[in-house]
This record gives sequence, C-alpha cells and structure tokens, in this order.
Amino acid sequence: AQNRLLIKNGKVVNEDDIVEEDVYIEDGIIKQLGRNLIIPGGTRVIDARGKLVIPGGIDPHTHFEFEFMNTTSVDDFYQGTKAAVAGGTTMIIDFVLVKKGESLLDSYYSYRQKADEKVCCDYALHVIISYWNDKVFDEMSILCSEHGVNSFKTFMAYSFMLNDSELYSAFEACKKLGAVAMVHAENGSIVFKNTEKLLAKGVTGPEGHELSRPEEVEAEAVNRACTIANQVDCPLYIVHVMSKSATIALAQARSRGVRVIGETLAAALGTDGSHCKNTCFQHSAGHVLSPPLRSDPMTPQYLMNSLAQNDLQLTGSDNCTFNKSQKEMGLNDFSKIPNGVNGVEDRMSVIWEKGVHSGLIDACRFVAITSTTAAKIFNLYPRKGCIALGSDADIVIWNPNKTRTISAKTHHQAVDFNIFEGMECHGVPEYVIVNGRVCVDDEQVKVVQGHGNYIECPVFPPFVYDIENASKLKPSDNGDANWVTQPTQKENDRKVC
Ligand code: DUC
Ligand code: ZN
Ligand code: ZN
Ligand code: ZN
Repeated sequence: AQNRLLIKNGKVVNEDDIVEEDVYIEDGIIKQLGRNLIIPGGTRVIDARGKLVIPGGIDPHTHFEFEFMNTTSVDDFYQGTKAAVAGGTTMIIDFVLVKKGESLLDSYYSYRQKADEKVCCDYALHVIISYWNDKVFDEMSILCSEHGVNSFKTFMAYSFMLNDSELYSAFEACKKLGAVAMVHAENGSIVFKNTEKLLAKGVTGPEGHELSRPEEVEAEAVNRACTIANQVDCPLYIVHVMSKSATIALAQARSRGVRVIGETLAAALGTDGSHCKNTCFQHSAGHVLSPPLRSDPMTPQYLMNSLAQNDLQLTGSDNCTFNKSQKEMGLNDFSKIPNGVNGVEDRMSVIWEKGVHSGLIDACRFVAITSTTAAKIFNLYPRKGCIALGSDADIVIWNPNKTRTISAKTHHQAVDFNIFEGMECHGVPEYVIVNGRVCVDDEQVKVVQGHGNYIECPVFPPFVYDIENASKLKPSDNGDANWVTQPTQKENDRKVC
C-alpha cells in the first residue's frame, strides 16, 4: 500500500499549537487526524514517538539553473529539489529569469520545461520584472490569470535594476492584479560607484564585496521600496533582509502601517561576513552573495531575535550555487565573483539550531518562519503550510535529539562548497513525506525525479466588502486586506461600517 500511511504517537506541530495525535494519509492527502483512528489493513505505520510531526518546509527563494553573472548556478531542478527534500523542505518557489526586453511568458514556459520533469517536490514560480513597458503589464496579467503566478520580483541593483518610476509602475501593476510585489533592496547606483572606486584603489579581493555594498546601502533601498509600495497601496515582500540597518528600516515602515513582509536567509543566520576576509580565495569567494553577509558579528543573532519578535516574518535560502571554478571568475575582481551560496538543504537544521535549540523560539514559531507564513503569503494556505484535514501530505518527522554535522562531503547538492561546513546542528529530518510518498526514510534519501508538481498560486481578489457574506469569508477571499501582517486601520474601518 504505497499510497496509505499512518504516522503514530508523534507531536503534531502547527504554527498555533502542538497536539499529540496520529496522522493518516491516503493518496497524498491528510485524511484523518486523532487518536485510535480506524485504518484499512496493509497501511504502512511509522512510529514518531518522541519526535515532532511538522509541515514540510517551504523555501520561497531558490535560483536553480540560474543564468547569472555570465554563468549558470550548478544546482539544477533535480539536484536542488533533491537537496531540499533531504533537508526537510517539501516545496520551493524559484524565480523565472526574464532577460531585459524578453517576453515574460516565453521565459516562464522555458522554466516550466526545465523544471517539470526534474523536480522531486512541488514547486511554484515567481517571475522577475527586469524592464518596464505596457506589454509587461499584459504579460503579468496572463501569468496571473492563466498560469498561477501571483508574485513578481523586481531588483534595485544589478544591470537589470528598475528606477523608482519603473518600480512604481511594477508595484501598481501588482496591486491591480492582486499579486505580491517582491524586491531585492540595494541601491544599485551606489554599488556601481563604490565598486569603481574600490577597484581603482586596488581593492580587488572578496573583502571588497561588502565594502562596495554596506548596510546603509541596503537600508536606504528598503526604506525607498516601502515608500513606493505604500504610495500605490501594494503589499510588499522584501527578499533577503541581511543586516541590522535594513531590519530597522523595515520594522519602522511596518510601525507606520506599511504592509511589508521581510524574509531573511539561512545564510545570514548560520554564518557571517568574517569568512569573506579569509586569505583563501576559494573560502572567501564561496561566501559572496548579495546583499552580503555582514562583518558586524552581532548580525546573525540580531536577525534571529527579529524573527522571534516578528520584526522579520519568514526565511528562505536564496540557494544560488556556484562551484569553486566558477567563483574563480572573480579572482582579480570581486565584482565578477558570481553571487550566491547554498542553503536549500540546510535551512531547516540551521534555523532549528540557532532558533529553537538555542531557546530563542519555540517549535510553533519554527513552523511559522519555515513554512506556514510562506504558504499564507503566496495564497497556498491551508493546502500547504499546515497539518490539517485535506491538506497536502507534505510532512517531516523531525528528531530534535539527533545531531548532524554539515559538510560539502555529505550534502546532496551539486555544488562543491558549503558555507555551513563543520556546523553541528541538533534537529534531523528522519522521515520526509512529499505528496504522501516517503522520500526520506529513516534518514535514507529516496527521492523520485519528476514526483513534484507545478503548483498554481491564485492571485488575491481585490478587497470587496460584502455584508451578506462577511462572516463566511475565509482569509484568502479577502484579498490583500488579509495579508498576514496586521490589517491597517483603514481596512478595519471598512469592515465595521
Ligand atoms: N543575490 C545573490 O547572491 N544571488 C542571486 C541573486 C541575488 O540577488
Ligand atoms: Zn536578490
Ligand atoms: Zn579554503
Ligand atoms: Zn535571490
């Protein structure tokens, strides 16, 4: 009975509570929850006594087979999703690269073609907006209505950055469509100027990377993106918040009532910028991503505290991996080191170690920041992100008492380097169930290429107040007014009058 499974005696953790109950799965769906369930004969039983039964991780930020900085990231949709599953992540959301001037739809189709046959777990796609004109809006609209894309990412840095007026138009388009606007927040013009100056002075090594893009360059962009989004009343998702300054800018915007969500990375929580000053080029270049890991040694702790206090809301990996030989493209010029690090496999363990094992957050908050919040933001809840009747059977049996040591020698990624090398983590995914199939079985990885599905993310319908049906509205029916951050005063007023 491949398609029937009973998980017994575990503690089921959702973002809002922990219940001792059994979970019965049939054909990839959670069909029963409780004690003393009546189960058909021949059902496989897994004993989860002493362990936690948690929703599979959702990594909302990966770049598999990403064509970037004159090369392509080495973890493809097979190796990348295999590594994800090995680490307890059962869904990823990747970014469709749209080159300047090229069709969003064609780029989307080519990603589907690359990914569909390779993915070992479910996946969805964000689409990058790298230029602006009216045709872009038309294509966004088709992606939303016909292809289940409900999120678009813009960049404020790199050669394909948008200026403020283009950002305004892109955010306004997202608002109109009920889509989520995402932004990579760094002031690209300042980064270009600083880079020129540093190289001219002879600062060419990886240590120049953070010097060219310091914290305030990130914080300024966060503040500016929040301002622009707020002008068009568009909910905003800031990807990879990497510094204390940027977190403060974000928290201040939220306290003013701006509807903005902040994501931070496993990389930023589990390591730091001191590695970029290592005299070994392979080592230092291996830690280069943008925005950079910070040299302020308090940063990882600060970001974890911010997740605990809900000044940051969720975590991703930004997995965008390059081998040592690719990183060597920047041997004589730090600005040519392909930007990106691993994290898709180790995110869950790193956050468990730094967050739960250290006593800063509880298991419920762990589930929220690794899974539930992402499901809600991208309108996939309660199908994903929780253990509930009718939800997809994407489940991890997590053993908090076991430890493992992270190493490039044993990881499942294609890349030949690991930024968490040598880190000992409590918290091991002993069983990982993907769409009802046991894909990590007593720590043995048994993924199936092509087992994952493309998941359509529905847009949020525009907020409409309906007095007759108000009490029946589910969160997702209420459009971006029910964005997981607190509703603004204006929306509360609309509901009561
Ligand atoms: N930053 C990275 O480090 N890699 C991929 C893209 C990005 O913004
Ligand atoms: Zn980015
Ligand atoms: Zn080295
Ligand atoms: Zn990214």
